[in-house]
Amino acid sequence: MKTVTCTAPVNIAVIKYWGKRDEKLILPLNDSISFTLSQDDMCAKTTVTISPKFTEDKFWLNGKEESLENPRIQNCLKEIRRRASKRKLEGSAEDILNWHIHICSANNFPTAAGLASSAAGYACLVYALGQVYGIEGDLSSIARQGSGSACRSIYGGLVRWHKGELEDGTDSIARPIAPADHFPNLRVIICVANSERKKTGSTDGMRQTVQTSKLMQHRIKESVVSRMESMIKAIKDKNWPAFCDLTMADSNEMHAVCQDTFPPCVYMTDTSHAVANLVHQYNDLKISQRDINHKVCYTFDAGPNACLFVPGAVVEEVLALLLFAFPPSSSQSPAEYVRGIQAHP
Ligand code: 2P0
Repeated sequence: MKTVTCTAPVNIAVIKYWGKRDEKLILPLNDSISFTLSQDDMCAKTTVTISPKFTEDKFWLNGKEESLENPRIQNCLKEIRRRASKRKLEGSAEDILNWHIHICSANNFPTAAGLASSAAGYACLVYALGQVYGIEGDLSSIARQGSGSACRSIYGGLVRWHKGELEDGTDSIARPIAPADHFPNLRVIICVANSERKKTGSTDGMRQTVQTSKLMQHRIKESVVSRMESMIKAIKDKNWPAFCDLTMADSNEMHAVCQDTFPPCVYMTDTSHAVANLVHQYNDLKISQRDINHKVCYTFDAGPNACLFVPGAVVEEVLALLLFAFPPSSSQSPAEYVRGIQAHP
């Protein structure tokens, strides 16, 4: 018997992945960049066990047994086994490829509420499988076949997913571009506006955008290409105010193409927009105080929840402001309402 348990954190994109050029291989239309959060906070935990005694494959997600017939899990398993069988030919002894597998996975945060649960889940699954079968080399291209954004959670810190050019997707991989403490003492606040399952999942939403949005053509051909270059420069120069502006601009553009989708994909709510407005007001104050290095930025994924990147020096001020502007209801504790999360391990 062999068993491995791993954890993998969620990642938050600052240049968003939205739209595929190949749905089966999960190949994106543009490069993206994300920040992988700390292992201690929002993460998936997966145990993979293989044994000659198991009589069938089994899978549990958040305590409930689920079918392993999911084509994305099957694609990951197939690719892992293909790589493992190559190693076997190179001389590995045991015939573990014929053993059945048990997979047990759980998230410590809401699943499918626009909080990147599939990214952490597939990164964790593929990493654990890689350990069990002794796979070496890049795992991001396998995690990508589970869920596009999962390829970025294979690495810590700031990570770039290269869209790649090849039809077979072998060059569509993630690479770390800066360590977790690149912007020192950075904190991440996740404001959970709604933790329910979203109405239009990312996969369907992005397909509809690619099929119907003209604005998407502008994003893919022009704006996201130049924004990516500016973001790489901002990261290289440790230019925090530029990083903030580019992050907010890209989130806004992603939600604009969602709105331009027909019928529209609307993920942000009035509360989301109110959080964004608050951040802009706060930043105006910082600009007037000539304190632009303490700017804050927001980004929204395919859901209403705001993710704020906040310099550590002002995190208490920002949390106080959030609690003032959005007081918790009497049934909620502040801890349930706003979670302050350290972005570096
Ligand atoms: C991102 N999102 O870059 C963007 C921003 C959501 C908004 O990656 O179809 O769950 O499994 O590849 O990875 C969510 O998309 O979609 C996502 P699939 P995935 O983080």
